[in-house]
Amino acid sequence: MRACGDVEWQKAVVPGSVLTDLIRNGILKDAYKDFGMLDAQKFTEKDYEYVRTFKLPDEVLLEDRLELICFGIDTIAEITVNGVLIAETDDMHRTYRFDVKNVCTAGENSIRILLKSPMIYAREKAKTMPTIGGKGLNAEAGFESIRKGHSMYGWDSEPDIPDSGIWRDIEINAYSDGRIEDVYVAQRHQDGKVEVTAELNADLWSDADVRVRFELTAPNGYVYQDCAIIRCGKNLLRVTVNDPELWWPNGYGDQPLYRAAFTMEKEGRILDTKEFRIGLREFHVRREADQWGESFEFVCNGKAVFAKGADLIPPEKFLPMSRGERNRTLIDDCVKAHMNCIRVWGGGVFPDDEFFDLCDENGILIWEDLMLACSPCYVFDEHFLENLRLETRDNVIRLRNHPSLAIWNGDNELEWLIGGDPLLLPLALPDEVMNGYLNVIDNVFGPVIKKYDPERLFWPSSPSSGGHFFKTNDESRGDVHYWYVWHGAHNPYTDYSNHYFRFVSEFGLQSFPTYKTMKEFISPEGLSPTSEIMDFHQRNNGGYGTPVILFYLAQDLPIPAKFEDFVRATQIVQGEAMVYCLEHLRRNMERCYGALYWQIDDCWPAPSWSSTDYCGRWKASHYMMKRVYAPVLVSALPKDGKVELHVSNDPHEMFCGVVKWAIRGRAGECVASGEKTCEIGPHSSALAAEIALPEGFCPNTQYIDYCVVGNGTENRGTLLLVKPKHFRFLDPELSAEVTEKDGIISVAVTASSYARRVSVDFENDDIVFDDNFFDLNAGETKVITAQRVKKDVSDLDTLRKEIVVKSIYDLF
Ligand code: BMA
Repeated sequence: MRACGDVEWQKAVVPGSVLTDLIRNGILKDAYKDFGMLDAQKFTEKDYEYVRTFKLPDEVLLEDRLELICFGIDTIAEITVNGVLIAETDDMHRTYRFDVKNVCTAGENSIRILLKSPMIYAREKAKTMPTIGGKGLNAEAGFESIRKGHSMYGWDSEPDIPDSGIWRDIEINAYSDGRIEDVYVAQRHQDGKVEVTAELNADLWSDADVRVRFELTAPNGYVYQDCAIIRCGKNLLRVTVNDPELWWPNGYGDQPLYRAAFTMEKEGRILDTKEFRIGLREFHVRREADQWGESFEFVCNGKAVFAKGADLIPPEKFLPMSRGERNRTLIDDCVKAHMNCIRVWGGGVFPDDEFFDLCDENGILIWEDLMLACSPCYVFDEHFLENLRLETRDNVIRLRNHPSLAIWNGDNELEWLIGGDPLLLPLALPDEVMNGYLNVIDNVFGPVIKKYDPERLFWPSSPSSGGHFFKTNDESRGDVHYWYVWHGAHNPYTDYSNHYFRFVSEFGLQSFPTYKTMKEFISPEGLSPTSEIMDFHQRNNGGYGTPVILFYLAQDLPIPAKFEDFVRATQIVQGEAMVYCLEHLRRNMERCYGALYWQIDDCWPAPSWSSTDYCGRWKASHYMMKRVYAPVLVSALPKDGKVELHVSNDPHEMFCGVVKWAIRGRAGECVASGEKTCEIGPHSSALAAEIALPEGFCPNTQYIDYCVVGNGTENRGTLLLVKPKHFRFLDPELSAEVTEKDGIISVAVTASSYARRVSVDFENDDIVFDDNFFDLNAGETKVITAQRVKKDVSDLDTLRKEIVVKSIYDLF
């Protein structure tokens, strides 16, 4: 590859991207370091060409058809084979197939792909179509005019570095007599059996009989089979699984996967094959009128699911870098925090197959947006609509057989924004914008999904109450984005408990990334909350994000002078806010059915709403999510001078256990205590105990320590009845002992007095523990165990030297 006009060629990796090639070749350096984004942007202002030769054996040319298949070209490209222009493309989300039979020869051939600068393209478009963004998006004007992940052009948590490339596989395939175009698998669950029907779409041009063999291999190795002579177009193949192993979302059961294999043959010669995995499960979204409005509840195999999870942005700015380890860690982070659902946000890209495979294996349901977000400025002309239609078709066909795929959603926030919520856009839009938008939903997205994935819910937008601007973002029905905490009115986070969302698909609060992550990417002079470099990394309206972080921080905690402590404090407040909302929603699970916080990941090192930072380090909030998303949660709710303990039981089994509490002084004295057995019905939440506060209770020095134990689990917390900034903590003299047994590292932490949000970290090493940012009573020792350790972790002696144990006390 090379920039057009350059003399020298450089090595390239395909699939990949221009910027990842430039990074690998040492030409683009430090794109995320300090102001490095500005240098990186310059590389996006050029055109690039990718060339290679390839050999085709004689027999390939004898086949009936020869096709070049591009699974992802990003974005404005010209494809030339042997000097002949084959195609021009302009949609990175599409799969393209081109007939190359007449341009290829036996022996050596050449291909050249010219990629035009996405930056120049958008800037040109923006001259005639200025962007009107909502909420200070900080995206390059013109991003809506190109079918490319919007946030590649920057967003309120992403840098503006629009990469380009041959980002997915590219191949040449030869076919004779026929090929399998695609397969759709439908399931009928009845009387304990599952009838699996494969609808195979064949392209056939042979006179002789062509058959297809369908084999469905169960996890135990048993093979179910069907075979048929097929015709051009749709063909049905069917097997009945008598003793099905059902697929469940994480926390509700296992994820057995069946392998579906299709072999197309003519007279014993294999013409084409296809293979993928499915999960046997019934899934739908229950929407029924009820006393509060209308339900919006995921139901899997007849059982209600409380959706616990987060929204996902593309986990890497340069997309190919998210493959492999990054994706695996991300899904593992979800599982470790007891999540069962991820919303793939419409400002990014449709994820790779690998991502969906991981979700299938781990029981992570996917709410999949189609790729439109946050702008009223699209020009929905015929060509644009055709791209939308075809990219949707391609991705629906690619992803529809994954058991993890829960629902399709039209877009991010268009219905809300175009419908006229002043939070997003304080101006009235002309009728044609509304009509253009409705046309996309009703006549493009809706019909495509109905045709290619008829049984999955197509939800028009997020947030929505069902579409056509009917009560958009209304908490009585559908899904809600709740941004009056953080954006808009900047309500205190306690405002969350005034709302009973049926399903909240976005809410969030920012924090800083982990200090170690910032040290890797920000020069020492930038390591302060509002340095010029830090404000540059704060993409939420070029700096308004950090004043808002401070605004929320000041409400809860002291503002630490030391930057490292400040960072930790912002993470703790973020976690407290998310926990506050999620405890409330889980307590009200008869009415609220899902909560996805914004956002789980970062694509570069920057302050943002994420719970894990760009380097994959867990912020405080991710550990706190793990506690609040646990299958059985105990939460304490101050009410009418008392404190209620509620137990929220997610599994579909009765929970029998004990809630225990103690009212303690900070130095350890127990003022009062109690315990009560509780039985909480399957998948429900109930008041388990009420604690009366003793006379003379002093909220500045006393607190409530509570837990629930039972069914093999324990969940616990402590409750302050004043803001932590006003609690008079004593020095807990935290001490820690690092040990190793059978290769597993543990840390025992002891406090001499009450310590809140105790964190264990190492100066250089990274270990994900099974718990962190926990609370300790006076005299208590807690042992935490490593859950993820890098191969090159230091030896015990070094770990002992570099351990850092802190709590809220250290923020003062
Ligand atoms: C949401 C998203 C994003 C945005 C986030 C934070 O509504 O849909 O567009 O990044 O808010 O502002």
